[in-house]
Amino acid sequence: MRETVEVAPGVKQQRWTFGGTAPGPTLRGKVGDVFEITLVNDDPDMGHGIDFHAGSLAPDRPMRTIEPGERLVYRFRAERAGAWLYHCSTPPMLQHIGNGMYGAVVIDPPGLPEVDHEYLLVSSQLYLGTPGSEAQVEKMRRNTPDAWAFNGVAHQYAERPLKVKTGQRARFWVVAAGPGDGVSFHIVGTVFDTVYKEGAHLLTADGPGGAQVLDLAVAQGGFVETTFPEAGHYAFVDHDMRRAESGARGVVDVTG
Ligand SMILES: [Cu+2]
Repeated sequence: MRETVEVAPGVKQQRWTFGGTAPGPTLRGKVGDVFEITLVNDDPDMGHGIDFHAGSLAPDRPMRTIEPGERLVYRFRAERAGAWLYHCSTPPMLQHIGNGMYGAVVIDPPGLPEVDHEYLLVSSQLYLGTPGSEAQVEKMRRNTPDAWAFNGVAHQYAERPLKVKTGQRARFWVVAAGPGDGVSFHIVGTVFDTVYKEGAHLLTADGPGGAQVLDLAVAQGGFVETTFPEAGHYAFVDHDMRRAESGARGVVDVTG
């Protein structure tokens, strides 16, 4: 559906969405779960579809474009753990994803421990202008976004920080929606003791190693964990500073 939403403080933009928001609703489950999603196309002007990376199946029917007023039921079984992208499957996908038609599916690795705080940050680029217009799509082709964002709104977590207490463990799931850029996720002042990327633990807290960044190419996902040693304001950023300074940033407000 089409929604006009805030994409940066004081900036409104029409977006193409799953369920009224970009990113769309997050789905979460365990290995072996079967998901059944009903997609209803209430866009009066355009066909759309959906593609869930979290399951494998022949794309032909479930990923087909449905016309305005139509619906389809998409069923997949999550055979493997990971942080997965879903997105509109209708070409040209560059402009459907670039206008907001993406979201995340989180399938927990077996035995995933509880933590004090868990967040999901979907990174994306933002393109202002009339959705699908030649001027807007040309910016997408050139990969010259107007802004970068976590969860669809540039700078939002700088204005509304995440709140954590010292010593608490926080897990940050990150999925890179693109459409053109991945993400180099970093939290200033912290070291990640756990890194899980594309279905594999690269680092676990019981070993001596640490990590500074979770690097994700477009459509990859994973999580990192850390604790915050003392009270303060810990900025999180896409460490590509062009992107951080244009919206892909936030703050973790840590209190004692
Ligand atoms: Cu679409």
